[in-house]
Amino acid sequence: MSDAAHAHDDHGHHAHPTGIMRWLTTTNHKDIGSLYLWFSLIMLFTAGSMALLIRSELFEPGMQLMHPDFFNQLTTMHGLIMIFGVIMPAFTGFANWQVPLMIGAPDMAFPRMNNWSFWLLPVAGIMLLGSFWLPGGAVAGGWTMYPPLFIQGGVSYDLTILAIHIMGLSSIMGSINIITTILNMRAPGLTLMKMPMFVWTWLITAYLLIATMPVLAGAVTMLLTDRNFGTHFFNAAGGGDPVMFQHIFWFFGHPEVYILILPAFGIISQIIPTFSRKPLFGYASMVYATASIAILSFTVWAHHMFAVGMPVAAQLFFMFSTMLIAVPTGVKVFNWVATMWKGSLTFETPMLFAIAFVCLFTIGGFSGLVLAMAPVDIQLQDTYYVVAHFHYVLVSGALFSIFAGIYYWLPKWTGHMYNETLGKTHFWLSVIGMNIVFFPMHFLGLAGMPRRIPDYALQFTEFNQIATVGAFIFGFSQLIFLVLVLKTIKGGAKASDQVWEGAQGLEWTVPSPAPYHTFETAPVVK
Ligand code: CU1
Repeated sequence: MSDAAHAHDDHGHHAHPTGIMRWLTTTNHKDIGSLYLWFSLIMLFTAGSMALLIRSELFEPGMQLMHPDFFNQLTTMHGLIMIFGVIMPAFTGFANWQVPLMIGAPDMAFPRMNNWSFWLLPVAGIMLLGSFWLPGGAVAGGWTMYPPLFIQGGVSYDLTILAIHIMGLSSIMGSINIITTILNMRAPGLTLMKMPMFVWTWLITAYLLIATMPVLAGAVTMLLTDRNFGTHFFNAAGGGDPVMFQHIFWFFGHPEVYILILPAFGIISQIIPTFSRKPLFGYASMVYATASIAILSFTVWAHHMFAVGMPVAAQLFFMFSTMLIAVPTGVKVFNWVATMWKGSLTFETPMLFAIAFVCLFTIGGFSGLVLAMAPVDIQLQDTYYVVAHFHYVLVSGALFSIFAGIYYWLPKWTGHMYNETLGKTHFWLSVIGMNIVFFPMHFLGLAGMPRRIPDYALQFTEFNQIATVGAFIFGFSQLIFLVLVLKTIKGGAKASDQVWEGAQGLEWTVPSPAPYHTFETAPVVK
């Protein structure tokens, strides 16, 4: 600890509380970042266990392990928790740790609100998970909560609506904090167009969150009043329209999928230049591509609804607007490849996950283009092809970027180097396991296997068995990751301040581990 910190402690009133009180009352961005990341990891194992139960039931046709309604509860909760409990909190954890370090700010703009943003999350998580033990069990109608099914469910449906309100509140407060920090607290000389890409992607993501969370809140509030107070927003018998729910939900839901991937683009854009020992190719086009994706994401929502019966003009509009997003996304993939081109590449674990991200996320992007075609989508609606598509973008996309980011920054956060052999073992088992689970799902979907069902026709057996074997490889290899993280926090070789030979930027100029108060060492940009 520096002399300045000792001086504060001598006065008494700046001494930090210890034990559980430290974590409950902390206003420090690094502590809160760690809380978000630990919450995310616990939820990853929770929702991952649900996935393994789902894959176990699907190992053979017929019903083996569970009641069909419990199967539906598992698919719903797996989706809700992976989105709101794993991916979003992990990215927010990265933002808390990295944004102040990367822009040379002492902390987040509103440290107390930051504490509240985090501590709302476990409350919502307990409400969601606790509903398994309520009469009728957890929500079973799919994470998209479509009426009329959602209007008929038991008390856990009301609880889920409340949990979503709380998570939305947490996201909005977090976004206000991130935007204010980035716009007001950058080190002198760090103009917007000099900011690291990770900071840019989170600035844009935070605006997406503020724009869309109230839309989701409105949709679920209308469900709540339809369920309890006699309104008929989505009830056709009372003059309402169940399809209107889908419009409102996906006006939130499609920007939401970019909330789940733009920070991933940011992480990958930090890692590839470091291990290529070259600056990011096309920085400005990266910024504009990110902003274009965010704006276009508000114009494509009905590509989730081609099967509801839309006018051809609407089908064409949403088909072409969806395909248009492939342009800025292609710019990004091109820039990552061009950054690596003629670089002096090394392949440490963060780079391996980043390269796997570029290859496998692109597979998910292309299956997205296939699904964007209205006539094709009407065939593939609600089949396993859709399941394959979004798991390529969310597992080998969002989740792999989170792994890449953890390996990249953990030495800076803990002051210790992780074990590279364990890291590479985790990488290869994950990348092989992930493809064994999800690639066969393309074939299942093209052959007509519907999603969200606990039983299936005999001809789908082989690909389902392959997928289940892959799921257990992927699932159990995450235990290696857990061991690696715990070992790195406890000890290991000391990490240098720069950590990676090719690393550039403010974050690498503070000591490893990063000091409790960044303002003691925050550098000035000339
Ligand atoms: Cu979408």
